[in-house]
Amino acid sequence: MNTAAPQTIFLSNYMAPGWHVESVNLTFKLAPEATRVISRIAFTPNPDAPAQPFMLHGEELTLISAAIDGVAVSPDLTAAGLTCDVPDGAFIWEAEVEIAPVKNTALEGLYMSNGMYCTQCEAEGFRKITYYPDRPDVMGVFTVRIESDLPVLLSNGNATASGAGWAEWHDPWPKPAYLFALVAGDLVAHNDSFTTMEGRDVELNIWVRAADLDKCAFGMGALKRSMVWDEQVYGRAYDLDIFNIVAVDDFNMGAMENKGLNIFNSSAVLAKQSTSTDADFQRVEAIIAHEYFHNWTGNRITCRDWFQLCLKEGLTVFRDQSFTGDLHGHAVKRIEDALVMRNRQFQEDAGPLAHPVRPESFVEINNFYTVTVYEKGAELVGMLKRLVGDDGYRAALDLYFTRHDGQAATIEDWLAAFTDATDRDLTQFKRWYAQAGTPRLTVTDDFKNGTYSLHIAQQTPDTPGQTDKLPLHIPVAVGLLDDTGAEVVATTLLELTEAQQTFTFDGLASKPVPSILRDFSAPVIIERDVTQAEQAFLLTHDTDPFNRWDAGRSLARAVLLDMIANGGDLDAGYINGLRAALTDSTLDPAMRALLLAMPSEADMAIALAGQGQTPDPDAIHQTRRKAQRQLAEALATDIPAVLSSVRIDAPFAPDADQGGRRALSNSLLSLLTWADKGTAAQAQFDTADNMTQQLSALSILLAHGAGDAAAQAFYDQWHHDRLVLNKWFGVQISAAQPQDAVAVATRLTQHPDFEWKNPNRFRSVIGALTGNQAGFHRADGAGYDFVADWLIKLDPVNPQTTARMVAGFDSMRRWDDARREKMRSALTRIKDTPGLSRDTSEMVTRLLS
Ligand code: 0A1
Ligand code: ZN
Repeated sequence: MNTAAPQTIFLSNYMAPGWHVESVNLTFKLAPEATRVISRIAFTPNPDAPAQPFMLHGEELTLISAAIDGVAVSPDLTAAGLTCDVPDGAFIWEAEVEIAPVKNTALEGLYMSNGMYCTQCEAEGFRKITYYPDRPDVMGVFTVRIESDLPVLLSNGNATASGAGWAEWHDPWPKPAYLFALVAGDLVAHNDSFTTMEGRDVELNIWVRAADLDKCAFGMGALKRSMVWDEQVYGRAYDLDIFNIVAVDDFNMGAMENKGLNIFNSSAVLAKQSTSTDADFQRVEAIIAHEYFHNWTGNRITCRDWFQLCLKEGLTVFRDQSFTGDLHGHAVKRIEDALVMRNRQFQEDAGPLAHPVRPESFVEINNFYTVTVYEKGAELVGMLKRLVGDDGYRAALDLYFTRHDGQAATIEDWLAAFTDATDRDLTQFKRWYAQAGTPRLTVTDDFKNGTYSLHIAQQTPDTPGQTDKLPLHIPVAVGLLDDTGAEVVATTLLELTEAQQTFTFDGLASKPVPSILRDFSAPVIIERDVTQAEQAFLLTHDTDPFNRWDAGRSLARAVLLDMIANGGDLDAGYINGLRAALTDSTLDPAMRALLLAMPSEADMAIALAGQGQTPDPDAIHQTRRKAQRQLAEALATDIPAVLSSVRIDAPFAPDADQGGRRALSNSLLSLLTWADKGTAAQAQFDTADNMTQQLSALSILLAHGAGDAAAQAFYDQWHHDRLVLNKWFGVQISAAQPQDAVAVATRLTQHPDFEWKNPNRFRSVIGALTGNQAGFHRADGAGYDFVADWLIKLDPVNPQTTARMVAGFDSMRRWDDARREKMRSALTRIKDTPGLSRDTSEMVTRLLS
């Protein structure tokens, strides 16, 4: 639990640190209840900093002794750390503290997971290990000695010496404390090697428990692909002789980029055919790449302060997205990324938790590891790249790396590299970092004497603490088609900078059909009166794959909303458009699967709210089911031929081609189940040789009320595997009918395997319920109460995961008065819980404001 009094930190109050750290020596004498940490830190005064008292951060530490230049001192201890009188010049600080890793259930600092020691120091966890200036702009060279009887002892950098019961590590690269890591455990390695383009031989290891050794090969391949890609695309090579990855079962997030010693949630690194879905393989590859890419964007160049978090996260997400696109195809990846933006980031940006990509204040920084900082931050990098072009982008990045290597940088530094390398004025673009909210672009058009005009107006809505937004610099990619579907104007980048602007295209024979915001060129909402006929036309003809998909999506949404408002049956035009796409063998199966997927229930609720209406979660659920049933009937005769055309005859491979085929056949299996009541799904469940097909069959059977036997069989087969068991918990709740979801979740929390202190397991039940829209938003409020009860229980154990999950309430304003009041009272109950953590308290306060 956090004991320090809540305090708001402001970007505008940044002050340079009073002292630099030259070197840090740490000795760990590991013991579960009483680990001793002995530190020796060489400080030198920072001549460029304003005068300030000497202060070290420290939380939940027992100070045993402290000395300056060998003379014992008695510092003043506070809830946040200590202060002490220090000499004028350089000095050596020495201290010994005691901590209890086995009692650390918050999983921040040094903690234990299944008998192994591990650490998580970002953002401010190092202060739970020893007294230190725990801020990212203090970078030191670390030497670490670990004493323990456990066989594998790891820290950052290169291994320098070891003996029975001890090991020493030295990291030559200066780093902030948040990149420190230590692991001690009974582990085995999947080992490999890599020679960098600079000729450095690097030892690669993925450390796991012995039982997981057969789940490492895919991750190792992903690591090597990432190393090659960063050399080829960014010219960046690895810089140590060893790169270690460790899989940990208890972890709050996906993974962590500690220098030379990445620590992973086991769900984000372990993968094999029988236990992992195609989505799991893709996630593992992306997260391994993400953490590896941080070695340059985050570690070699870090952040001056936590307000600059998007400097490393937005850029690194952009890099991992480009990597996945290069390896597996950009069109499908762009659609997936746009779905995350629209379903999650736009939602965050429109609600009580909205904040700029670079926030200006926070109470608990852990609450700002958000889809806005990460994914919208990545969109800003993508827009910069579009504006300066591929060569300009590479020149700007080269300049950024040479100029700031070894430094803790800011967004100002980042933008200056672009301006200096490309001569582009980015003053207006910078507003994207400061203004929260999703811009709305209202588009109208006209055609006169061969000239087509697009009139675009932009407006960004008010968000908490921000009104009167200024116009942004927005890259809008546009193409024009004639009425045969031929492209008369190829993709052109319009730069919108004014509140209202007109763009003209001359010399056209007839009024064209515009294809706007191609490739999702900016994270904005387009508002334009488009007929369903025009959407159907673009669904058939658009040459931009993103807009082709988006036209189908908009059409589906319009059709479904029409059914909600007016009843009636699924529109024949829509069915015909889908049939054309489904049977178009020139279309990649993955793309066909995406086209076939109807907008999610959340998507429809957001759309209704965007039109100023109050969505009804039950009506949305029922209508979507009815639409699927009617689609299944309409396509029944087309499905068998498509299914056989995408059958896989080769051995299993977790690649894009097979993944696309499996995705399409699973969508079709789901449609077939309306008529056959589960015969085909049960057959797939019984014979599947991979988790994608086994789990989707189970999910389909459960959604059709025919999954009890399969769920039991799945448990019997997989109860020994923690990661697969998470899926078993989750799918029963996600696939439950609205009226059953809370009961299913309640029953599962009573299951002996519900280890609620494990974040993955907790999320697989409580998170699955908040993700089942109609189940969570049950009219009687039982969903809200159930989730609130569990969050209240988890908070004293793990504030960080509690605070992240309470964000599931952020759609509150969207619903009817009765639901909103019930949500409000559940949140109030959480807020009024005595001793609530700083993390959760900040989140509920923002949600209720
Ligand atoms: N930097 C990591 C994410 C991360 C952030 C915070 C954590 O604990 C509070 C853990 C991991 C990344 O971007 O992958
Ligand atoms: Zn990251």
